[in-house]
Amino acid sequence: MMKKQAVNPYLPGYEYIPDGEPYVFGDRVYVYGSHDKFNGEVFCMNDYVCWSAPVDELGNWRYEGVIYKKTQDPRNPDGSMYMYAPDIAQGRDGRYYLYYTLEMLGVMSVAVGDSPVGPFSYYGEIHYPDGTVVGEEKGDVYQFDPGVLVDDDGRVYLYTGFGPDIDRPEGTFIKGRSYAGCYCIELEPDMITVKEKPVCVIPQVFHEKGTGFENHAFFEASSIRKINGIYYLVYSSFQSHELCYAVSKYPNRDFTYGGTIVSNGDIGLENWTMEKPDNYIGNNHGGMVEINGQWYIFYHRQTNRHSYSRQGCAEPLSFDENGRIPQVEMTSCGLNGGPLKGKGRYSAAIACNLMSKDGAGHVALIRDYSGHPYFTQTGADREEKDDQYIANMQDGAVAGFKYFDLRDTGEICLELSGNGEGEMQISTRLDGEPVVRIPVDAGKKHLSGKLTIPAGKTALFFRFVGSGSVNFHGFELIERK
Ligand code: FUB
Repeated sequence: MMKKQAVNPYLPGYEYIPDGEPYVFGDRVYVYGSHDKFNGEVFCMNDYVCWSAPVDELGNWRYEGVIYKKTQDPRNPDGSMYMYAPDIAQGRDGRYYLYYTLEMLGVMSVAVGDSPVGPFSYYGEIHYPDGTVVGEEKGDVYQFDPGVLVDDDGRVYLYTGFGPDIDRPEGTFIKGRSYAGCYCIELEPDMITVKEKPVCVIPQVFHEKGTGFENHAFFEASSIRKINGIYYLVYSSFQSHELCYAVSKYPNRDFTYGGTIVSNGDIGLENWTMEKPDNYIGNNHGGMVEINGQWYIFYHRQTNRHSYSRQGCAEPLSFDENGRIPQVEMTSCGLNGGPLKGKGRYSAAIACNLMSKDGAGHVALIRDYSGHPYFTQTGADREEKDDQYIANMQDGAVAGFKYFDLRDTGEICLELSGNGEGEMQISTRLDGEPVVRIPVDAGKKHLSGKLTIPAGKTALFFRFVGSGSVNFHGFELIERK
């Protein structure tokens, strides 16, 4: 049987799972994230679901169903609060512990199950030995975005915290809580009782001076892995679009800044900046995983013109001889182990770059979206049509895909709709000369042109030039005869 290719986003186009934490249990990789709604009004409106894939076929994801409902938390019987980013860890007892907060409540809940996909049932809240819930008392660390590690020696560490940025001065969320950065709390083997008091391990923006974390101070999204005896703490910096990492030989002290692993606008690579990213940026959250000897970073992108329909993507990463991780670029083929085949139908929704003639921007800061392209779908949330596409490509808008193996490709056929008239210029570099120009007439659905690029790994950029706007649904690469 031919293996399915892996693309980004790695789940079907109708699925919106941000904050993805990947883990290998047995011979499958499982992803635990929060669950946005298509066209959601706020973050995380849906219940937690889980998806998994065989470790040797990362394009073949299986839906594991709903694993935990927001109404299962006794503080939330009416489901009026949504569950934010979770993390999972297998305890010494072999059971699986799922950590989460209800929105910005500031206390950490735990659910437990007997398998990686549950069913999970409510277990309790992180508390001190006397039973007091952490986060309810003055001075407590504000509980948010868990990252959990059961160390080789069985000790359990919870990484948690929130570092409000410059617009929201320290302490304004719930007054009297601690927001100094990312904290490490050692837990008892019961996975829920505090053993050692919280210690701040990565500073937030007000405490960054002289620490080495300048410009990349902690904001949210703690995610911990131990790699070759070193603790790698991944987090989202106050810039929010990027996942950075810090390293230490110890779980609870001496973390130093490592670098940026991935940005959902490729900021830090080439000439991309916050003002001029190569995709529509917004918050970011994810984690690292080793699958069959290759490490990956999971992260998320924004769709549909806001931050409430985010989707999981993943890229391979590498470590240099000093254990440092160079920043990876966003691609359309992250988990595929190489470029996508130069034949077959591809959804336009796997574009890793998207921008208008005037560039892209931060989804929350763009006041007028009328001139911008965006990822969207028809139908309502979770109708499972998988017809996600790029809407509203106006004159000069570009969608970029990295990478294909085009050695044997002879033709490309576009699937478009809309009232755009002009041409689609296809090039292998963002500002490169077109290798083919395909005339576009309003209303036409399928348009093709010759595409002969004798290259093994090639990016494809589609620029619409003309009047009106086109919706870009997909394209087919056809083998040379
Ligand atoms: O998904 C809800 C919140 O957005 C997460 O808890 C944060 O990390 C950010 O991704």
